[in-house]
Amino acid sequence: MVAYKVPGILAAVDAARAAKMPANAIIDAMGDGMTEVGVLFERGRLFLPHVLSAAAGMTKAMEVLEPEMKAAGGEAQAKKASVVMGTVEGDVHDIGKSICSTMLQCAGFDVHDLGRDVPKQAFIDECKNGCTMCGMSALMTTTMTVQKDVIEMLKAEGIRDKVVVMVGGAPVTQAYADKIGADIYGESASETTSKVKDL
Ligand code: B12
Repeated sequence: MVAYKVPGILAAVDAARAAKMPANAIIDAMGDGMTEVGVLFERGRLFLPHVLSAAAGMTKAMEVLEPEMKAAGGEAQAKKASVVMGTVEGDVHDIGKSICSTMLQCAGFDVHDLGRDVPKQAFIDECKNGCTMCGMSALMTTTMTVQKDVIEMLKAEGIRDKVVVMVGGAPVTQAYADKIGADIYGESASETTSKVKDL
C-alpha cells in the first residue's frame, strides 16, 4: 500500500491469496496500510496523487476479495438485522466505510450501503423503511458534526429509540460518540462487526 502502485497492490493481494491468507485478514492488512499512507501524507512524504493511487489499488483489490468473503461467511446464514451504511454528506472518503459494510455483510447482516456524500434525509428514509441499524462514517472534522445532525433528525421523527446508531471514521472517538448520543463507536471494521453481533 505505501508503495501506492495499483499493479503492486494487486500482486501482493494475489501472493497473500496464494499463501491461503483469509480475505478478511488481507482487507484488515490493507486498511492498516492505507492508514500508514495517511501518516506519510500528513508528514509530506507522499502527495495526493500517491494517496489516490493507493486508494484505487485498495478499491480494485476489494472487488477481487468481496466475493470470496461473501462465499466464506454469509451465504448459509439467515439474514440478521437490516443496516443502512453511508459516508455522510460533504464527505467522499469511503474506503473504511466500505470495509465495514463488507464485513457486516459477511457476518450475515442485510447491508444497504448508500455510498458516500449521502444526504442526511437518506439515512432517515432507510430507517423508516425497516433498517434497525444506522452506520455513519465521517473522515473530516468538518463532516463529523453531520452524524449528530442525523441523530437529532431521528429524534425529531420519533424513531431514535428504534434504531441502533453507530459512528466511525478516523476523527471520531468513543468520547465523541458518547457526546452525540450514538450507541456504537467502531474503531475498526472488525471491532464494529463484533460489537454489532453482540448487540
Ligand atoms: C485516502 C484519503 C483520501 C482519498 C479518499 C478516497 C476514498 N475513496 O475514500 C481522496 C484522495 C479522494 C481524499 C480526498 C480528500 N481528503 Co482525504 N484522506 C485520505 C486518508 C489519507 C486516508 C483515509 C482512509 O482511507 N483510511 C483508511 C481506512 C481503512 O480507515 P478509516 O477510514 O479510518 O476506516 C476505519 C475506521 O475508521 C472504521 N470506520 C470507518 N467508517 C466507519 C463507519 C462506522 C459506522 C463505523 C462503526 C466504523 C467506521 O473502520 C474502518 C476500517 O477499519 C486520510 C488520512 C487519515 N489519517 O485518515 C485523509 C484525510 C481524511 N483527508 C483529508 C482531506 C482534507 C481531504 C480533502 C478535503 C483534500 C482536498 N483538499 O481536496 C478531500 C476531501 C473531499 C471531500 N469533500 O470529502 C484530511 C481531513 C482533515 C480534517 N478536516 O479532518 C485527512 C485527515 C488528511 C489530512 N491530514 O489532511 N482523501
